[in-house]
Amino acid sequence: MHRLRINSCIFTLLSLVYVAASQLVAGAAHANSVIQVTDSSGQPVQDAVVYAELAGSPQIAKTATAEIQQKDKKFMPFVTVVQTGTSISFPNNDTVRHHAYSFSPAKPFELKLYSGKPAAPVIFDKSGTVIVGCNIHDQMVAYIHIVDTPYFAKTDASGAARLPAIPAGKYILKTWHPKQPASAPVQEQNIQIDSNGLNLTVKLNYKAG
Ligand SMILES: [Cu+2]
Repeated sequence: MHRLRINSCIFTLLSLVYVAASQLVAGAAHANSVIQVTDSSGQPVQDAVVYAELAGSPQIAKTATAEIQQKDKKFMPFVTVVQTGTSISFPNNDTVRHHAYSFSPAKPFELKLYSGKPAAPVIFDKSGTVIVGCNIHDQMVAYIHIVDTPYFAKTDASGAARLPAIPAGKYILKTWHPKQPASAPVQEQNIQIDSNGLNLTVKLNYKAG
């Protein structure tokens, strides 16, 4: 009776070790993907948003949070990419008051004149692009691109976007930039992710510099 219990204990332990080890191996097998973005003239593009969507199955975040601060009469960062469902807070770190708002259909909102931290963050529950302005300072602008996938990144100064490890499969790779003409659709292409990740260059069909 006693020995049986010990044996089953050891068995449970061994299977736990096995599961942990196989997860480690599976994790290691997926490499990150690096997408290089250039504009139509071949120049590397900063602040482009790159994301891989699973066709036909939007993935929504339930607890993700992000922050866009106001500092030196600027929204920072200038471009933010979040997964649909993310709550964004807009702390004002200036001594002057700001009045952040958007008329964008994906999320019209208004945070009336405030300093410090506004009471509640704004939940971005629909994919699309939201342009944020300040009612007091016309030059203040920020872009939020909301995507139905957890696999997204923003390009750095060298035009490189480093996507997190993506499970193998077929995806639609989309690339968006604030300079994209509003009437133009987001550029997209079909991709296949395998265990080596993906290294790819995307050329935008407009000038972004
Ligand atoms: Cu302002």
